[in-house]
Amino acid sequence: MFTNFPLFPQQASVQAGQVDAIYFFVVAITAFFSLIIAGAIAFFAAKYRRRHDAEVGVAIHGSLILEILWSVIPFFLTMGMFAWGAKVFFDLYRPPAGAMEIFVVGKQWMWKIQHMDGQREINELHVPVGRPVKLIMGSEDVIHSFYIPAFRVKADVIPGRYNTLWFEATKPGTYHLFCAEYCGTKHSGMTGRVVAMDPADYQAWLSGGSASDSPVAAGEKLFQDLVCNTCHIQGSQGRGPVLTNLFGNTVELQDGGRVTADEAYIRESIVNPQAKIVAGFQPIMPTFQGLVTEEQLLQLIAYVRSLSAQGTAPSPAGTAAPTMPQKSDQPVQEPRKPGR
Ligand code: HEC
Ligand SMILES: [Cu+2]
Repeated sequence: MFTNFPLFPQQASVQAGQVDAIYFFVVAITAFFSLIIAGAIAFFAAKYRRRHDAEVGVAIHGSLILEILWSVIPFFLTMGMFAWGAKVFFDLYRPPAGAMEIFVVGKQWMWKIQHMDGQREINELHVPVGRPVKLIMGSEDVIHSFYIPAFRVKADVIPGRYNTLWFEATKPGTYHLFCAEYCGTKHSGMTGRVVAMDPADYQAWLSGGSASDSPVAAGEKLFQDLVCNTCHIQGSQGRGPVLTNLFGNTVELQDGGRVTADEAYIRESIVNPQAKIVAGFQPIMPTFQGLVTEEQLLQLIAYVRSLSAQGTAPSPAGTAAPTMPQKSDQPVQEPRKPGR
């Protein structure tokens, strides 16, 4: 309809229709009541205007029926908006299980993206249509916000923690990608494009180009380069805890607390090891704050995740065999050591 002057971005994800539906519903209700109220004001002002100086108004005694109606009807309308909005909100913020994962790092002033196969891109994100995609996002410096208008999704990207965003593209095409949080002088230039492709084209794109190490392989290499492996020895208890099957499990802490080993916990264990000490261990792990970039942290996390049965990320669309390095000498399924 408005192809030359689009008032609205096109709908290109499963979320887009849901978000627009509630948006238009709220706009329609608001417009309807605004018109009724404005119209009534004008109509009554004319109808009951004072006609001569001596005119005295007639006392009225209110109407219970009217008052109940104009309280109860708006009550149900607004509660309807609330319930519907909450449903859409939860759907937007809960990625479905089995979504394809992609790492995103925001940095003044660019978006760095790494696929689980190792493909890297800057200010471009290639995704397959018809498959839920979950972005795991961190920031190298300040708060950014990852925004794809055509998908109706937006989420802050915050230094020091991970945030996720998910969508499922429905139409192949190229869409705008914006940073939606003022992040410095070149904020307005922090844009890019999202390319949604048919799964076959996406597979071809993945296998072409210059794939670097997968995040897991890069993380494994870092694990050796940063000599993590001198304390965290594979399969046997060293000076540090065994990291096999850590991800997704509960860790008992020195202070008697418990914590689930998720991305945020592993990140904290690396940049601020003293924050939570694992029960039975000495606080001897040095901090790696400043020694590893946000991207390298994501790679280390990907590696630690790959050591756990629960942590293995699902393979991208169409790939039959997992592309992550599978080590046969690792007791991946072995339960964590008791007494931790
Ligand atoms: C000097 C030995 C040492 C080095 C080097 C070391 N760690 Fe640790 N690490 C420890 C100790 C001891 C603990 C347990 C005490 C604690 O929580 O701080 C630990 C805890 C951890 C934990 C939490 C484990 C759990 O079971 O909850 C993770 C994850 C971790 N280290 C990752 C790393 C990574 C990644 C590196 C390299 C970048 C590294 N460590 C380097 C000694 C070390
Ligand atoms: Cu930004």
